Amino acid sequence: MSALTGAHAILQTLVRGGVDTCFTNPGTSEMHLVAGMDAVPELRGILCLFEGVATGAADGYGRMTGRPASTLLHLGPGLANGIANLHNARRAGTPMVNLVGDHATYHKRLDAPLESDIDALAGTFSRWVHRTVDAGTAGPDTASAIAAAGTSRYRQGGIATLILPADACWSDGGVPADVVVPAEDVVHTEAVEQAAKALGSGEPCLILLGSDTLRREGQEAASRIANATGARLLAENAPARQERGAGIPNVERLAYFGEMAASQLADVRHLILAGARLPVSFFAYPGKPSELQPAGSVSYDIGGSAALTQLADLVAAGAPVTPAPAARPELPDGSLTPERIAAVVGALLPERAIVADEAITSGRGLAPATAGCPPHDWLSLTGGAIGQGMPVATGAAVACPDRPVINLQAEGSAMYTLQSLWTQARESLDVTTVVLNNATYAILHIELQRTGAPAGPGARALLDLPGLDLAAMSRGMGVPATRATTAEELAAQLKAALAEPGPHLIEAMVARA
Ligand SMILES: Cc1ncc(C[n+]2csc(CCOP(=O)(O)OP(=O)(O)O)c2C)c(N)n1
Repeated sequence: MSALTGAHAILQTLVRGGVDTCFTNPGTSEMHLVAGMDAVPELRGILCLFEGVATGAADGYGRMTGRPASTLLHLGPGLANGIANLHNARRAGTPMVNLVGDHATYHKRLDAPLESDIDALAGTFSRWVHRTVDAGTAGPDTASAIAAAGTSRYRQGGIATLILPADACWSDGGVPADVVVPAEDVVHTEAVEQAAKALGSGEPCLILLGSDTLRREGQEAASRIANATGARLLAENAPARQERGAGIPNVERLAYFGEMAASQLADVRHLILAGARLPVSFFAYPGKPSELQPAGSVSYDIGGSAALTQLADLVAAGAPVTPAPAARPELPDGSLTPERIAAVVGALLPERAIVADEAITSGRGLAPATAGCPPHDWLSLTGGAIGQGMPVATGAAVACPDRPVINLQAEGSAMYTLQSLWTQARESLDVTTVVLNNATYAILHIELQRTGAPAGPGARALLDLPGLDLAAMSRGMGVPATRATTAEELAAQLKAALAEPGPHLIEAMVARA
């Protein structure tokens, strides 16, 4: 029998399979994996002080590298704490290897305090779930998990969850395994041909871009098609990663509110889905439609970026790309309205920035203000489960240490996973967080009205968050912080934060409208 433990086989297999980062909040059942990390220095263990930070960071890492990070979580309760951001990662198509420790096999039947149904929890967001039985299978199971995380629709990934009993980790007999991850391009050839015909029909066509088509190459193919055929372009509402900025075609996003999205799609006869799902409203409202595809229109699901390139070759050979021109807003003066915050960000966004956007309502001016900035990547809230921006920024900064990360962060959503700041400080990550503090759940005030629920002052007060001091909390976790109440202060503080390596937080106090 091999003298390696199952834990060593798992860790060595991760490294062989290109998984070099593990975001973790471990417990007793994972101690052999934690102890084994010293012998496998190629795997970087990063402590997160809440599992939602670990899973969101693995999401940010996977979005930026295209490779899975691993998480290491503590039984059912640890996994449960991480699920909201695992949900967001699933919606983003992020590759991830989720390792969950469990009680030793012989201990499970005793119903010890931490016993729970891990398999059932994992099934809700994983594309692959497996329970290792012993040390000998731990390495090969890890290889299967990496392969399962790496392949999917449109070259996107998914979440593979491997449940690891403690005795499978501590026993001898471990065997590291090699990993083969096949890359798949999805092209629905018949739909590509039908879409080509529709684009030549002279009727109104719209291409909805999602997943890997929102990288530069896909948007350029779409721009060629638009120029050759007159088709309109839109991006899905919350892309996992969109490349934007001067020199890249500017593809606007589908609106969040159903009525606005419906009016963006109103006259469309042919709806071509390139890596995007059929558009539906975020929520149902009494008496309003849920489906946003115009009645009487036809949809074509062609596949991802490879399919879009084929379509461009069919209908737009030789057609030019329209890149966004370089442009930045002027630095504004005065109180901090969302538009002025957007203008400051647009005026100062550094080259090759990665923006983690969870600005919610205060972010309404950001897209136009940054469209002509130097090229950058925009990461959005893919699954609507808030508390994702700070962890995603953390993971993106681990993935891309040579790029500045800017986290535009509403305060209500910040409060879910604020502990991300501690990890940013400990790992010296170059993240500049701009908290947009409007002291309220503004979106829920809007939704309260839109749903038509009769609400009094008590209900409205339930949606307000007075008195938060995020700058003080940030300092308490080792991240230097300032507060800005005017556009001039915000610009000066943002310039200073961007000029100095390491994490910073600026609390922008949003002016009441
Ligand atoms: C995990 C999760 N819990 C609750 C919600 C409901 N929710 C949606 S937005 C929101 C408040 C957002 O407030 P904030 O981040 O301050 O942004 P603002 O609306 O003020 O711009 C809440 C609680 C959610 N989407 N996800």
